[in-house]
Amino acid sequence: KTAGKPIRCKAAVARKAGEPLVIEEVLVAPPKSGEVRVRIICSSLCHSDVTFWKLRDPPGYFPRILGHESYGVIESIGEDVHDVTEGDTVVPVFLPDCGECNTCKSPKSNICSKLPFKVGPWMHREETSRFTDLNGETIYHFLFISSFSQYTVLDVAHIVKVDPQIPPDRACLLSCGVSTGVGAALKTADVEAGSTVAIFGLGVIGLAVAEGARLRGAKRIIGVDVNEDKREVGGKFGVTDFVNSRNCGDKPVSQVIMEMTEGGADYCFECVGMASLVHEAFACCRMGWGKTIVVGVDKPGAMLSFTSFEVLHHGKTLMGSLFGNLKPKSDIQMLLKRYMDKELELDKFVTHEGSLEDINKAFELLTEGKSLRCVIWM
Ligand code: CXF
Ligand code: ZN
Repeated sequence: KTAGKPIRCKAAVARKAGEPLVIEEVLVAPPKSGEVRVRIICSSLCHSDVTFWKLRDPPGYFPRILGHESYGVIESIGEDVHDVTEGDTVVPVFLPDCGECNTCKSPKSNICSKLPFKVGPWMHREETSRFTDLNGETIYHFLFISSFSQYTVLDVAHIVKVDPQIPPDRACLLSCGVSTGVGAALKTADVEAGSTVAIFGLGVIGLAVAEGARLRGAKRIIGVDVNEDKREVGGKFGVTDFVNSRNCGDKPVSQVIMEMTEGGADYCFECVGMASLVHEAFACCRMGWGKTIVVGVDKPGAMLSFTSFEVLHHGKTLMGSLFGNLKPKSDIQMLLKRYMDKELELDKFVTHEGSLEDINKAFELLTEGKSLRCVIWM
C-alpha cells in the first residue's frame, strides 16, 4: 500500500531553461484535501511545454516538472474527494472546472471563477509543491499537472474521469492541444456546413481546427504556414488549399486570401501566437459576419490594435478561445465519444512515441516542427 506515504519514482526534471531534461528519481507527497495522486500512464508533448522550458525572460520556475497532456490512473485520494476513487482512469486538464462557481455552472463560459486560470508553479488551492528531489529541494509544478513524472498530484478540478476502454495514447491527446483546436471550431466559432475557413499556423492546434471544421462540413479549409512540409500534412487533415506565406511576394497574406475567397473567409483562426498574424487574420475575414478567433498564445503584454471602422463599420467579430471554450468535465467526454464513434480522428495526430528516456528527442522534434504529437509511455 502506497496511500498516505511519499512515492519515489522517475521523472523528467527541467533543471535549467532550455537545457536537456534530467531523468531522475523524485519524491511525490500524498494528496491533500481535494487532491488525488495519479500514476501517469502516458504523456504527450504540447508546444507550451517547450515555451516554458525555454523561458529565460522573465525567468521561469526551475527546477520544474513540465508536461500537461496525459492519461493516468488514480493511486490514492486525499480528504474531501467524493466523485472519483482509487483505480479510476482520468485525463488531467490544465484548465480547472470546479463545478461549483457561477461560470462552471453556466454553459456560456469555461473560465472558472473559483480557481482562476494562471500558469502557476504550485498546486491550485493550497499553493505549495508536492515534489521534492532526493536532496530535499522543492521542484515546481507546471500548469497544475506536471505529467512528465510517473506519479503526480492533481486537484480534483483538474481531472476528468474517462472510460477505461479508451486507449490511453488517444485519450491523452484531449488534455490540451487537440481539444483546443477542435473546440475552437465547434464551440467558439461554431463553424457551419458550407463555410470557408482560414487557419493561420498548421501545428497541432491549427490542424485540430481543420479537423473540427471538417466535422462541421466546411466547404473550403485554407491553411497558412511558412513550413512547406505542412502542405502535405494539411491535406491529411482536410485542408483544401495551402498558402505558404513566405511565397506571397510583396502581398500581405490577408490580400492573397481575400482574392482566393472573393471577399474573405467566414472564419479565421490564428493558431501561432503572433499579434501581427491576428491582424492578418482579421483583415481577411468577411465583412458583415466574419469571425476571427485568437487561439495562439503570444508573449505576455503583446498588443492588438484595430480601427473602430474595421470593427464597427465592417461588422466583424474578434474572439479569444481558451481551451476551445470547452468545459473540461463534460466536453472531453463528448469528444471521446465522437472518437469512439469514429467521427473525430485522433490517430493522425500521433506521429511519434517513445519512453521517458526519449523525452529530449521529443522536445527537439517538436521545436523543429518535425512532429505533431509524440506520446511518451511513462
Ligand atoms: C496554455 C494556455 C494559455 C496559456 C499558456 C498555456 N495551455 C496549454 O498549452
Ligand atoms: Zn498545452
